[in-house]
Amino acid sequence: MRPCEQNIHAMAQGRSFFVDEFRGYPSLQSFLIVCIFEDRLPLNQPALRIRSVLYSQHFFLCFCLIISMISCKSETEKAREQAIKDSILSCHSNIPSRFANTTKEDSSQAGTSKIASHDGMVFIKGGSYQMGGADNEGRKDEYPVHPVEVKDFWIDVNEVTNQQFAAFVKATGYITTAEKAVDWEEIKKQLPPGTPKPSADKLLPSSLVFKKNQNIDGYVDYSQWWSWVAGASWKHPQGPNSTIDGKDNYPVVQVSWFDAQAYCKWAGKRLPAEAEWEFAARGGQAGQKYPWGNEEVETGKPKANTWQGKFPATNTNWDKYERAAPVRSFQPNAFGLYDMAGNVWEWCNDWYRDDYYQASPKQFPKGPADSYDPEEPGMPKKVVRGGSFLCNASYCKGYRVSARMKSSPDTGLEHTGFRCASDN
Ligand SMILES: [Ca+2]
Repeated sequence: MRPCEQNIHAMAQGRSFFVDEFRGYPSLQSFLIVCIFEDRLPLNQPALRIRSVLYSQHFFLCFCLIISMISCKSETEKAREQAIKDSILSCHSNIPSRFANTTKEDSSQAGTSKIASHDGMVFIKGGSYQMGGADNEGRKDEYPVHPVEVKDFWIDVNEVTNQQFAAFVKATGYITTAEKAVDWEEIKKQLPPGTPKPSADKLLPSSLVFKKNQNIDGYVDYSQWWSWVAGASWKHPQGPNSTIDGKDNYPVVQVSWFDAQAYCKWAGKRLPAEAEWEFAARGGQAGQKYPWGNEEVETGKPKANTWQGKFPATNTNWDKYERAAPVRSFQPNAFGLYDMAGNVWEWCNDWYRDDYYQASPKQFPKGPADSYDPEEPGMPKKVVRGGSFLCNASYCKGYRVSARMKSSPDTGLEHTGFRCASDN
């Protein structure tokens, strides 16, 4: 029995897999499995249900199980189908089988690299620093604090903008992960023989969009404030009726790690290593909590685009931005870098492991050879950094300079973008 099937069986029997804390970047797969197993697990124990879901390992099997269950609809199932359509995910995740052969396809369509330009970049002189949580507010994966050395490198002053990404798409004809339909021929290779093909509308290109919710039941079930929206993409961040017209200077979002990597390659650059990203974000200040120092985010003047109020119900917009803000809307850090806290999460090149800091090399760490997230074992994830406009002290202080988050490389979200780096 494959790992995913083991989980499926366990969940079907009502057995639980506990995660004591899970906040921030859940996955599409997880959300869908919630829907599938809603009736098979104790309905009066939503947390238990979600915790089981968090241990799912295989999106495609789950996705197609959903589809096959929908095919024999009861009234309850019809309602659930609508719920699937209306709602979905939280921060990120692996949708590996959803898009066929993603790495090869995306790199091949990225076009030829051009000579790197340092326009819009800052030179970062290499050096040593203490990487990891300098306070006691971090998750386990931020510890232990450990010495790290990075080489000289360059990094973009701001997050890659819609205008910049549009130039890349125009030059290469690149199609992002979220713009691709599900490839059934690829998916079914990973499913039990005889799994029925889902209806066409379930395979439409889609992505994850934030929705406010005034009435949530705790912070574990992220499906309460994320929706799976057909037609959502970098050109339509909130869905087909939204637009980026007039938002040239906003960070591009709804881009997968593959999309980010393809852009950087086209620009003659690369994604930053996680160690480089944190070194740059700290701006040369040792032991500080934020890119600007230790002043709390809502003290004094607005310093970053985060969430003020009660997440995800009310946003006071004290910092003037309910969703993404134009890049460079707040003061840069000491290295001249903008939005290293808040606005949108930023993809790093590294695979994510929760225990990487226990074994990280001191010199020039580039991340682990493989990925392991105990919250979703078996789902390979890349590191994202910096927090977003959805980060709030009550939910997730992702804008802390050492805060780590992770998502599967084919996931796109409304609050996730990137910036590039280069060696020379
Ligand atoms: Ca804000």
